[in-house]
Amino acid sequence: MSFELPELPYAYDALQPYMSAETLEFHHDKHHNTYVETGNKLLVGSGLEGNALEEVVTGSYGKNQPLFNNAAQHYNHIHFWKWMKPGGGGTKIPGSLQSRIDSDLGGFDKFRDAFVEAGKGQFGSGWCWLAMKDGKLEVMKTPNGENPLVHGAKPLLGCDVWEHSYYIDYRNARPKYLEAWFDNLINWEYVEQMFAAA
Ligand code: MN3
Repeated sequence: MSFELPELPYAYDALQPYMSAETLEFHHDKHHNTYVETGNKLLVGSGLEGNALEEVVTGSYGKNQPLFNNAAQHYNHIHFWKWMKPGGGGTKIPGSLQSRIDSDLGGFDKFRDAFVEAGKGQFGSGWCWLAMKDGKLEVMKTPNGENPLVHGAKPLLGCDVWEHSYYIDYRNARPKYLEAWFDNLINWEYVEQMFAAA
């Protein structure tokens, strides 16, 4: 199985003004596409061809760093596009996820603060996450392409804090990007789907 670049699930300008068409054109068509093309070259002869993407991610971690970087970023971005939608965000979380956020993370406001702080506190490129680990919700941050899969957890929501995700729209203001992203772009229905499957 080779990696394939998925279509964006909305128009390039659908997330404006919080994320511009220009950002999505570069981020999806250039950055994500490069992970796909480089990943496909590195997959050849790796011993991991024919595996599901998640298995390529966990199987290459700590063993084949170049393949891991590209496979993990491919996995992260497939979900990142779906973790956003036009008219997203808000404080209403569907289904049973809300009550788990209340019991595991102390409620919506505390969770939002922890998630934004994780994104702010990730030094350099990386991601911040809501993940399920050992049956409990957890907020995490990871460097570069790393994700919760390689830490024994299932990602439910992730925000890309590489500069390529926000520099066109927010310049160096990562906190502003994180807050705008959380409050206006999150596709909670997709988060709930991943929660139900975790
Ligand atoms: Mn990215």
